[in-house]
Amino acid sequence: MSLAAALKEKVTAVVETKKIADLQRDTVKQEKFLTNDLGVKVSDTDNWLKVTDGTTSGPSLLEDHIAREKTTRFDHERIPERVVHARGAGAHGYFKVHSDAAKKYTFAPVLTDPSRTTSTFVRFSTVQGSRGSADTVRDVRGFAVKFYTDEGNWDIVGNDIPIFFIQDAMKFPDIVHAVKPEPHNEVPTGQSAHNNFWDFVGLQPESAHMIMWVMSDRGLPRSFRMMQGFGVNTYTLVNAQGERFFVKFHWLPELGVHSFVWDEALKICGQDPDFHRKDLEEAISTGAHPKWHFGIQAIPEAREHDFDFDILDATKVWPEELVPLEIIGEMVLNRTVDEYFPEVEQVAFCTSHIVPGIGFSDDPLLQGRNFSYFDTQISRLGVNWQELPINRPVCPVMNYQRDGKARHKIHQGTINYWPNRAEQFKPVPPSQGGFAEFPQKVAGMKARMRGAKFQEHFNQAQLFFNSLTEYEKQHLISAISFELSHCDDPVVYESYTKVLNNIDFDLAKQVAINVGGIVPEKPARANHGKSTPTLSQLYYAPKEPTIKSRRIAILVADGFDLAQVEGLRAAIKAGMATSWVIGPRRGWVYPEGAQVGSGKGGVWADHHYEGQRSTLFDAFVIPGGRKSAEALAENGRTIHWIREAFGHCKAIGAIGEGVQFLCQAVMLPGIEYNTNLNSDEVVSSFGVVSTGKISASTLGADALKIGKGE
Ligand code: HDD
Repeated sequence: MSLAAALKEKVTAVVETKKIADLQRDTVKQEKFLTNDLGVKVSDTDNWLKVTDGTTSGPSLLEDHIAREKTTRFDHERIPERVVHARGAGAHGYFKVHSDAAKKYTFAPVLTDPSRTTSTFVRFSTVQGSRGSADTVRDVRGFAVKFYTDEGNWDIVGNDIPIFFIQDAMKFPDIVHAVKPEPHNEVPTGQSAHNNFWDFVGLQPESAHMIMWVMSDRGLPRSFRMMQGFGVNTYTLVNAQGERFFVKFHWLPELGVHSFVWDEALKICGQDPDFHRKDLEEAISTGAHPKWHFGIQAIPEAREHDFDFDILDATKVWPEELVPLEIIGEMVLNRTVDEYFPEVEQVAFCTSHIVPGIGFSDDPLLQGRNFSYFDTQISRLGVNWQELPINRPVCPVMNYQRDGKARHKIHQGTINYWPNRAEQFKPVPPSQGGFAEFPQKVAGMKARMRGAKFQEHFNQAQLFFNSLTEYEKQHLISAISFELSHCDDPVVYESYTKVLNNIDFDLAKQVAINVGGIVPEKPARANHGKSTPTLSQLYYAPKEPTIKSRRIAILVADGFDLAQVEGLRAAIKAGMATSWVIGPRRGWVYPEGAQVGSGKGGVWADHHYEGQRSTLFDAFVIPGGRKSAEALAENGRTIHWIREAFGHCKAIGAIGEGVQFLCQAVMLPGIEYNTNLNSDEVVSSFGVVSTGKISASTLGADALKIGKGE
């Protein structure tokens, strides 16, 4: 089914969750006629009321209330974009826990009741770029989840990276000003490759660990569906016995963690700036529903100080050897949005949204966030933003908060205060579900300070770098070199080399050589040599190779082998991937034996060779058919498709005469080909290759899977 057809079908799709049912209240049932905003039927929406002598048009009249309404509404369509994370995409889904295993940590039913299905809405985003910027830039990705629980809304406002740039919320305006476009010329868009950002992080070494992550392949996710998600901050859980635990929340993608290589990401920014947004829509609409496992790391209160880092410092991970990750549930996204603005643009997340059984910690970044999000929503959406359809809870809301701009609710009765003689909406004791703070003992002096362990910034940056595979390290060195090459102030790129020399001597040396910095003579600090497997993204390759949801292009010209193409498409569909026929024109392409232009009877090519680029697909197959293979070999653009895909280490398959074209295109005579594969085997081998996709530069010849003409 085409994407357009799948989206149409969704209009009548089954309502699955409480939140979707709730949204139906505001979903417009389409009528056949046009009205103004107040329901008066409109006879002409094209011509402003004018003075006319019947043949010429005179001045337009202010009295035209229909034209004025249309124009005024248009003039006010925009709201302030998010100050960060302006560019995003969203989808609906549901969350379930597998058992009541988390009861030892919390009494929150959303985390402990396996009979429940909780509606969720997720918004993914980039951080730096404005609303119209490209999806595939190097950046952190936002991963914000709203749970519409029966006890109220709970938000995990996280990222695809487990740590953050700064330790204290008071530094947030500075880091954001530094990374955003520079004030004098509003450059650059969607990039951190500029003087101000690297100046700031050079002077703020607490960001060193985060820089390692963003400059690694994690900064270039292949898809929102192939990223981990992290709550980042330290939260707390409280169980029925009143015991408290510090926790970190994790999302692990079912499809594994995969990234672009830099060259692909750069090109897609221009070729298809909406790549991630479309990828999410395509996967959900074609039934490959994105899924994440949900896990928690928990530390009992009594062990808070047992670690050589502060567990409330958001620039540190909790290594899984020290604090194991327990998988307790899963989330599936199964519905695209109906309309972007009221859902994705108006959704408002707040770290302060928690439900009984879940609590905050003294993490100084979280404490500040708990103030900032509510505040920013007032500026974006007005004080009654909680009432917007996408934000309102699925359980009753009853209180004495009133009025304000754009209030929707109408309360009956004479009372809007508490206490009142009628005892309307009474506070609920904790034993009956009322929220109560954990009775934490606090003592101390007021001071602007950070804890002693917050002063150490390089141990975990080193741990991360040491844990990468060789090719991941090379990608990271190239990424920092790219960024610092875009900084033209020597003070900036020279000082950052000094920071890197605290992490790894070779890393610092190589970057300094690449960007014209001062090459260090000795390490600023010894490398502790420790590593841990869970930090490399290779660790998250799917256990079973899969091609699910991958985009596979079949390159043909007239004269292709029809049976092979049909076999390939069936095999691709069976693997829940999508196949795309790329031909000499969009329209019918004719197989061996058929007359070109004879009408139906071949296959419908989805795109012309110039209509797409290899970067937009995960794998490629060239079927047999002598004439088709010869025509492909004579076309510069099709040769480029294959060479570029090969350069990006993508899976490439060929059958029959297609093999000849492939060998010719990549011009690598030394490669040993497996010529005994049929259509099914070629396609299933893609799964193996795609799991290694992140190993890009080392895949080499393995990416070529070539089959015989069956
Ligand atoms: Fe933030 C948006 C994630 C620190 C202040 N942040 C925002 C979004 C995500 C994050 C995913 C987009 C939500 C959406 O899709 O609407 N932010 C993080 C993470 C952080 C973090 C993982 C570190 C642990 N943020 C942070 C701090 C502050 C903010 C320290 C302020 C003190 N963040 C905001 C904000 C935004 C925001 C200005 C902009 C738009 C919005 O909130 O709704 O309030």
